[in-house]
Amino acid sequence: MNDANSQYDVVVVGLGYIGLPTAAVIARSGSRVLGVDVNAHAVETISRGQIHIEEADLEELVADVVARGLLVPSLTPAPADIFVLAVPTPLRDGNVPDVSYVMAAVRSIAPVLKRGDTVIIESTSPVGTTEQARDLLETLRPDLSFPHDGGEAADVALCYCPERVLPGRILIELEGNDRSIGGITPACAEKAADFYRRFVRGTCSVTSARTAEMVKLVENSFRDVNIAFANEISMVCDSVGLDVWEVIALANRHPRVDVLQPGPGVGGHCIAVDPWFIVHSDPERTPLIRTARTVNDGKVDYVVDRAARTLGERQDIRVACLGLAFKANIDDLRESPAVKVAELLAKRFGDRVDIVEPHTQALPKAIEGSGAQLVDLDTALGRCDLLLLLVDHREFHALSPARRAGKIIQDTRGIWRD
Ligand code: SAJ
Repeated sequence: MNDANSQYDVVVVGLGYIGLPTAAVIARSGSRVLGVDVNAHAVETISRGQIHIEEADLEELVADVVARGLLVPSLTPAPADIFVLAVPTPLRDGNVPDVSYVMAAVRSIAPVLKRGDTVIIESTSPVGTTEQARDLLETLRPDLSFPHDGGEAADVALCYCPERVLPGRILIELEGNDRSIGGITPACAEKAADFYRRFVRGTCSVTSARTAEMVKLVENSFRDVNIAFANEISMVCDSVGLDVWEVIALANRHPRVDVLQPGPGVGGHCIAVDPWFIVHSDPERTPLIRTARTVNDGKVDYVVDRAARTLGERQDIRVACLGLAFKANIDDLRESPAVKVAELLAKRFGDRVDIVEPHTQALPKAIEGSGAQLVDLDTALGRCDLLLLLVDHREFHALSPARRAGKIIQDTRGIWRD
């Protein structure tokens, strides 16, 4: 630590799905952490030792580090040695990456920065964002020096270190996964690596900030392209009357084949979004990544069309949309294909649509007022003939063949193959 007067060792800006677990894990490693968020509800909830999101084992950890005074939530930053920025980078209309939250976070910490500090961006960002943050800091703090590729030693180190944790396993993966640690200069990267090695057991590889920015985008685009392949195959298998799950399971017996699983589309705030960051940076040379996005988004319409055909042919029946989350056993509805399917069906079929989502108390705004109802599983089973399985939550896995007997099944996740 380079400033004995700082009350905190680390400031984490953004207490969402990544920032809050990150702040809590850093605090558990013994650092004094100030967690900053503009959301007063989040700050207030965390200050009571509770959490505003759902993630395995997180509530206990947050309660513990808050009670021990190691994690303090706040609406505003304070001086520290390390600043970790974990705010969203959404897409604007036209699939254009929006780094305004990152730049707002940079602005918010600028007044408290001092010589010897390290600023680390974790938010998924287009290549060049860390340098953009550096340029902004140079205008805001002309009294401090900031790093340039091949330049002199700087007062403040600037780095890009993406997270790669899987929702549902965040606490395990935050410590266990390898990290790519990109610095604007090698000295910056080494400083950040020393910090991460305090709580990461995985390998911390150092590189340039631009490389680390690209690595993150490549990881999620790789997955999107591979899921698109599975989704495309699933539609072909439907049209030729084959069981795609059996086809993939058998293909995966090949020692060098590993096809992913089809579903109702791809959701979440990462895989459905990040590929556009690469496309945006070079639209001419990214037909494959763009097409994969189109295939995965198109799978939603395919699932809707199939259910709508059944509901059109059988005017007397109702549909139960099972699940809204973007994947199994989480409460996160962001970019969820299941929400899109339910919304499109609700718009067309209104009160013939029941929705079951054990992880939410209220329907998303887009579905409210359509006539569709959020009900429990028993109610839906009692009155729906079409079961449209959208999310492989454990509650739906547990539904016995006897309880599904006599229903029309449209299982987009392949969990009921008995
Ligand atoms: N999905 C499929 N078929 C599959 C795998 C996933 O349809 O075989 C769907 C899921 O149902 C979901 C979506 O893809 O709708 C994304 O789920 P996911 O489990 O693949 O990934 P995320 O979004 O939960 O987390 C990803 C991870 N990235 C990679 O696996 C490359 C995670 O490691 C990242 O940290 C995270 O994005 C992120 O924050 O960027």
